[in-house]
Amino acid sequence: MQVVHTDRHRGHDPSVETYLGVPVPACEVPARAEAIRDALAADGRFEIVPPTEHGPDPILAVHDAGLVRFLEEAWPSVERQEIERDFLVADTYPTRQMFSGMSDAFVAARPEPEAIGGRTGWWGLDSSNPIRPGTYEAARWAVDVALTTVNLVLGGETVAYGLCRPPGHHAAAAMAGGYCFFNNAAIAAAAIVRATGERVAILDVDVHHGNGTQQIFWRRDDVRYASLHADPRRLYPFFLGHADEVGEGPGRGANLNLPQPLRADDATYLADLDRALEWIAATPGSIIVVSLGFDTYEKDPIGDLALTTEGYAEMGRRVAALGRRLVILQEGGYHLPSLGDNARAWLRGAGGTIPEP
Ligand code: Q9C
Ligand code: ZN
Repeated sequence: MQVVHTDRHRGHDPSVETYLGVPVPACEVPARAEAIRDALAADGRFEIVPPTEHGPDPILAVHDAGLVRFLEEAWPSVERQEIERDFLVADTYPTRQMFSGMSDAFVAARPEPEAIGGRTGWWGLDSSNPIRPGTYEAARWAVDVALTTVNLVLGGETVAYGLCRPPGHHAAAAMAGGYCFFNNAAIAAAAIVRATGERVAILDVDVHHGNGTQQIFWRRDDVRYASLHADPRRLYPFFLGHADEVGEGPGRGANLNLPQPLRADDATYLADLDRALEWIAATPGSIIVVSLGFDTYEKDPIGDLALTTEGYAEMGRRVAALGRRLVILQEGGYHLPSLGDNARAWLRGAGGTIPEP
């Protein structure tokens, strides 16, 4: 199986994030991607290939141009400030009650702030998204990793894996958040629709609901979104991910959320995975984009499910057994000592026919 990877993610290297305001060590760090790459490189069944550049157009097909501009300008504008800082995080957000009673048209006409503090909140969901000097470049390369993985599958591979970092599924059309800047999986799915004219399904197995992916395709029926995740009543992103969110307009029925109970084990989770796979199989299309997270792992520091390495192998097998081609893209997963084993288990499960080298 080909693995698309580049070390250009390393410039996004946060050291701290906050947990309810308390500084804690950052979870989404360069060592994550390096652990997965090292484990796959050592395995012998995987071939690591570099991404090719795809330019901004596929990003602009999904994201607001203002978000792209903000992320490009954020660090340079920090450098023009008086204050010395290691990273940029917002502390003021335009939360919905600020606009209570005001018309949609009036709210939509509010101008983007000019101050960097206002801009960072304007384009952001939460404070766990530190922007570093190399963040924009890293986020652009993560998109190129995803699009190169798409190219491999469009070029005839049945399955390919993109080791995206930073991850993407919390990023909405006009919003970064949850360690995500550009929505790699959404950009990939939209590119597949454009290239093939077929419908595409996104299967999201990160422990967090992919609020960004859901938002981007909420009113579209050409990209279906199915997500298994910790119930948002307990876990980030809190405000979306409930079972009654099914899409609207042409997208009604094209969104499936399967919230999981606390400490859900392999058996509980795999039963709902089968439901998601049946739902995907009911619609035409030959390619699935997988948003793959290992923060469902029993020892993950920020997840609250209890999957095992053997569960990941079975998950990979069941997803591949659907018989569709797979564009597998990395999202979260923060237990560094197990990331390599878990990625290898999932991908070997999915690539079951890959012979030993
Ligand atoms: N310090 C992904 O897994 N909140 N994102 C964490 C703990 C944000 C997770 C707070 C979690 C985002 C891609
Ligand atoms: Zn996650």
